[in-house]
Amino acid sequence: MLFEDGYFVLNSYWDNKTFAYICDCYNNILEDANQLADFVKQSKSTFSDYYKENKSLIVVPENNNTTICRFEYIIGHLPEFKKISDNLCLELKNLTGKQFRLFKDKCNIKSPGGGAFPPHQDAPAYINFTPTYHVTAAILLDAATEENGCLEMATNYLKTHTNKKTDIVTKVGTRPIFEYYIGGERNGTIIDEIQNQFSWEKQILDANNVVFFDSFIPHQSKINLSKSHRRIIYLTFNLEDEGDHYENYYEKKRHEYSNPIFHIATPYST
Ligand SMILES: O=C(O)CCC(=O)C(=O)O
Repeated sequence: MLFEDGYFVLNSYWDNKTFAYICDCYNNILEDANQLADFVKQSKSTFSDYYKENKSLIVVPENNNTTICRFEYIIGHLPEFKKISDNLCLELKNLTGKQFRLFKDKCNIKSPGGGAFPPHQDAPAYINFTPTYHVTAAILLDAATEENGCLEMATNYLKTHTNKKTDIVTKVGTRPIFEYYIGGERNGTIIDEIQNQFSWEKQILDANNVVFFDSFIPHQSKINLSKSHRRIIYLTFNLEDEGDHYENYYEKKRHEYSNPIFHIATPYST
């Protein structure tokens, strides 16, 4: 079975030059993201209205404050970043024997005091699109610690026996989707009764580690209690033979930015 434990980690992944290049790309895109956010605020419009009219980056402010906690559509905005994505796609082929292609891409910026992601699976966010199975590569731009809200993976999820799940048939086998809250503040969060049954393994990692995890492993991360940002770029891939959905995904997201399916267990505002 692919990803027996749902995830794996590769240490010191990029050479120094490539890692510096990735950080430069991050800085350039963040500048554009800040400009976009300023423009939306000054025009007294909403992000939701802006995206309906503009095929742009998607910039997500955190809850009701002005801090940006995420930007998306990285390769759409900066096509040269595709070489990074292609490299990870090749790595995934070597690791799994399967050919993948990019489905979506984003960067989460967990600022001091911000950014808890309650326990969730990513699969519910993708079930409205054709591909059945996804793998995400997390590129750590900063070290992840317990203090700054590292990722935590539910490593025993395939052994959790409960009637509060639906088995989904994917291209690579059957996987569970656990019952989760729908709508409201806890949208996408796995119900308490189930999340308490998982063993949560903290991913204490260095900058320049890459973590691959599939769309079914439950994961979470806590608030950032440190004084620095914790930044991770996430590139999500679907199986190549399940089609190319990148532009279609973002077109739908721009037109339905407030739709809860695009905000599974995420701190955000419109
Ligand atoms: O960046 C994190 O800490 C968690 C991110 C996450 O789970 C998500 O974006 O779905």
